Amino acid sequence: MSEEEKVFHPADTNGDGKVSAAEEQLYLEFKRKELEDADAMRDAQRNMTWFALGGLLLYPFAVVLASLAGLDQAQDTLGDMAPTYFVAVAGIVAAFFGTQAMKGKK
Ligand SMILES: [Ca+2]
Repeated sequence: MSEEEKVFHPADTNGDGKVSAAEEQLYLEFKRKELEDADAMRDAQRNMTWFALGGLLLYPFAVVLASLAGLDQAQDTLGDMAPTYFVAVAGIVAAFFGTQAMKGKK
């Protein structure tokens, strides 16, 4: 057995030192799923960030609408929530761009 064959290959699931056709197929399928999952996760994170930012931009309009509709209670609640809400959204956006920047450096 040569040095090269002794090296563990991730596709060699039964550890016999050889990658059979079935093992290769399984390995490729697994890799493909992994890439699809990563892709779906990126999309979900991006959508969530846009949704959070959208909420941030629409927040003042919600206050104005509540005011125009005469919903004093809603207006007060929105006003009280604002500091917490803005910090939370800023946190989501910062986390998203922070991880993107870290991934980009690798
Ligand atoms: Ca094998």
